[in-house]
Amino acid sequence: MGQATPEIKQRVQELRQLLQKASYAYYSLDAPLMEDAVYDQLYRELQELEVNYPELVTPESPTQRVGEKAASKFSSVDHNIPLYSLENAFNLEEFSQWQQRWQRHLSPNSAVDAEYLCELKIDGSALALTYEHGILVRGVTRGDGVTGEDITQNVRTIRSIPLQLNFPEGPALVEVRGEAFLPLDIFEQINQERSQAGEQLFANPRNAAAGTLRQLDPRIVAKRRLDFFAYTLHLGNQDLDHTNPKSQREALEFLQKLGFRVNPHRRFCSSWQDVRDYYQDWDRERRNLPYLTDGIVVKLNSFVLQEQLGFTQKFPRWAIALKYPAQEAPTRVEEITINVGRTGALTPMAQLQPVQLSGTTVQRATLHNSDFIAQLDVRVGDTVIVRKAGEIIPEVVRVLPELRPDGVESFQMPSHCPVCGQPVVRPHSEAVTRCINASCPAIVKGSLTHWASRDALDINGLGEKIVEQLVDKSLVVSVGDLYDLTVEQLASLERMGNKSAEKLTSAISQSKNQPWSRVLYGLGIRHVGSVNAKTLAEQFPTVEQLIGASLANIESVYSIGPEIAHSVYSWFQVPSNQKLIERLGNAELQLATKIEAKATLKNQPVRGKSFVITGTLPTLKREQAKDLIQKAGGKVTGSISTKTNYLVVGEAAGSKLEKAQALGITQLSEAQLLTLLESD
Ligand code: 0OX
Repeated sequence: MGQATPEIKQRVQELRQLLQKASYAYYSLDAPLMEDAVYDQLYRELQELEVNYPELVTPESPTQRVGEKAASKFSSVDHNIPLYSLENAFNLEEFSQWQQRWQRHLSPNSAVDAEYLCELKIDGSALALTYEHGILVRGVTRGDGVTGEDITQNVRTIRSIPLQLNFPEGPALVEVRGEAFLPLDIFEQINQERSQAGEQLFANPRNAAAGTLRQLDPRIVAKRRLDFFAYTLHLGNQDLDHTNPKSQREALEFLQKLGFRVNPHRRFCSSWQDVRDYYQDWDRERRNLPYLTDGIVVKLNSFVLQEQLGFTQKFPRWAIALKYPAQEAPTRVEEITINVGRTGALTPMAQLQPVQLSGTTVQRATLHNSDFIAQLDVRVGDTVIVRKAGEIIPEVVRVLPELRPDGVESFQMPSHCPVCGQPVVRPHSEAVTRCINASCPAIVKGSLTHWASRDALDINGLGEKIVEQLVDKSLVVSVGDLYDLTVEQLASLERMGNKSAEKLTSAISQSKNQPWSRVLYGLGIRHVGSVNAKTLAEQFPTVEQLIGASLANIESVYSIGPEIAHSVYSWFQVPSNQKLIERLGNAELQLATKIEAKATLKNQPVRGKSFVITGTLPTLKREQAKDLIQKAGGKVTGSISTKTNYLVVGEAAGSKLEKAQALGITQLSEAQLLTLLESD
């Protein structure tokens, strides 16, 4: 195919404009311009021209929504303006208190007339979209409100998000915020597919939307058909242009003109009563919507008032979410099953006759522990009321005793672990019943999944299904075993080809570079979440220091309370845990905070050399020796292999010395080591 003629260029332009217009009419205005078949034909024509004349492809072309390449991870981006969350009011009384509060804040002595713009509160994931000269350049998740993740590739796949604004000649910089969400029918469909594939179900559409947005492969995101409602607009030239919106009502209209989908059910309200009516109308009506809303958002309409009120640390003072009470429904308990978690805790779960709650099908509810069951007196066969509030897993609120069939027996926690069959224990001071068999498959599986999780060692591809097989086939009985797995062993698992097996071994190997704080978190010590793990790793930069620390030492760390300290201290006293640490050290995981090598290439006398240290050195602590070697460019490993260049020998050296002798590896005393490190 030769050069594109002016006619072809023009046709490509025309097709793009037409398709963009049609897409806008369909997704944002809900008023289709053409039959689907016509759209498809025009789309194919454009696609063909772009294949034949690749030089004509532009990123904002409607054919360019789905990227071909999966990302390896998302980068963090600081928001120019923080993404605030909303204060909640749970009833009209609290709403009225908020109203009095902002009025007092503005004008302590006189009443201010209020004009509100009410919106439905969409239960999804907030996104910030940046457009430069009318072209979508970035899409970022809310994250913690200050920093989010750059998920532009995924955002581009959402059809109701324009790749190009309707006024390319408009403002040079536009930031739009809104809510990405999964329509209920698509949510149900995804869960059905996951259930058939034996995958874990998403708890609700919000989790499913958030999980989808964080998918590394944009092709999967595109298949999930996320949707988006825009609600905030920031213009780069805010004060310059007299045509800029001056109220939330105008901003929403402007957003729609720009090409966004804006929720059509917004209402302008000029009194408290109007807001109440809107709230009550939608409490009923929302059940007929194809997406989830868990309340309404009430915003002061005037931007002048919004600016005067400003923000608290967390929230805008000019907006509030007025939530609907959690939905409840009756259903029957068909069975009570026991789930064994990674800490060995036995959690009873009520298996329910499926029931619709807040737009999702509920089939299970947690019964927490035996005290909870006893308190409610829940029995198999009972009719119970279940409740679902926002993100919380459904729970059983109460039993309807009048509907209890005859002869049903009260529930007893099992005396033995349903997974490994060993006796369970329940300490007097605790409500939890536990399996304490460290090799219980349920505990091992849970520990492995936790080890591989995003905030721990972040091992991509080591999901629950793989973990299950690894444990069931006895290929892995502790996290240490992961580092001995071969490609052949992994390739022997179901649904695992050679390529995936190679990928997984490389991901496991990569995890050796994860910092000490993540390793500590990954160990799954009770009460040590990722934040506590970071604090502990800062205070105890090496595992030896943590093992050697007294209970009082650990407890003296700011923000580490007695319960956490006790848990950490006891964990490191257990011989099998100490063995695990040794094993992880041998596998070259980071058990110390890496000190940045400050040395330059020139003075790295042992660059690339591999060292092993054995026995007690006369003056240096092992970690100090390790630091010195690393600063000089060397590497310290836990065990002797043919790749070892030097063995540093101290007093009471163990079997490593014999092995090194057998392999003819050079031995060094501490003094010789120091001389070597200083040579240049
Ligand atoms: C929603 C929603 C969320 C603007 C500044 C703070 C809150 N989930 O539907 N947030 C906002 O507004 C932001 N509006 C909404 N409709």
